[in-house]
Amino acid sequence: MKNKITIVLGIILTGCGSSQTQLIEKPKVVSTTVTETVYVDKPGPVVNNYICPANQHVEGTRCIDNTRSCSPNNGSGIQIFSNGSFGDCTVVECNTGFFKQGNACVASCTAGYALTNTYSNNNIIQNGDFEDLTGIDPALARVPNLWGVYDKLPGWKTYKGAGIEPRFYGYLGGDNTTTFVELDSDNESGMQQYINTPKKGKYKLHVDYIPRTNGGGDNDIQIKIDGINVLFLTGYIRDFSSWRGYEITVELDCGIHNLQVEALNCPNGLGGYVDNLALNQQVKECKQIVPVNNCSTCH
Ligand SMILES: [Ca+2]
Ligand SMILES: [Ca+2]
Ligand SMILES: [Ca+2]
Repeated sequence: MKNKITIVLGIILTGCGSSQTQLIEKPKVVSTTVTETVYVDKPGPVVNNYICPANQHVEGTRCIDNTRSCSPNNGSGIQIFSNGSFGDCTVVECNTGFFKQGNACVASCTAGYALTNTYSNNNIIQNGDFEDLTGIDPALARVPNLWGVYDKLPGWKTYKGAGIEPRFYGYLGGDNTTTFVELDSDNESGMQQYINTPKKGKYKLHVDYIPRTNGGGDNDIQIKIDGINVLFLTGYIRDFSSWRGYEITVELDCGIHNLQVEALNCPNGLGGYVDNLALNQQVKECKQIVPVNNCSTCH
């Protein structure tokens, strides 16, 4: 085990020279005795040696989502599990012709409120947090220090390289969930998803990113929409305690778009980690008008 860790560090320190052909993750699945340093942050509840992500809770011996959908008037919403039960229905999105105001969908803003630009809470990207591991062997899913490389995950398909590598570690990603992905899996890989934008307009693209190694250029990630580079992520300081979120605004036509995320520049089995990909539409919402001080209360 020590030898393995030594090799890992050797590759990191020598960057992307000739040693890069020594892929250190050749085994798709390794025993739990082969470890890398585990950075435990806030582990979720443990069920039969599985660690539920923090966005799930234990019911019996299963991990159950802490959120579920509900149907407020003229919109859609979610309920969140807390203190043993699901809470009230919170509005996420309003139907066409209605606007969110507080926790309701209204046809027009009431007195004291005005239509204001904001971003919908509805993430157009499916499984952008990689917590849906349907299709992955339960013996591997969310078990720290085990990993596999997959052609597809729910919402995602590989379009170049060996595949998508979900990672767990029992360590929480930027959004306090347990799963994130590496795209320098066994080599530099790319995953893609076709997303459907409901309207032409502005969208906020978000991603959490962390470099895995100390090698310059070793952790690069490129995000593309319809083949156009929209966000490049790079870093070379291995620090699992400092996930960073990145956001850009993109303007998209209504309809189907190809979202691609890929590793590049240094194929050695170690690369940047990504989590929490989200694309949220700019929408109008009824926001409370901040009263202008007319000095009626000035002294
Ligand atoms: Ca996640
Ligand atoms: Ca890898
Ligand atoms: Ca790399």
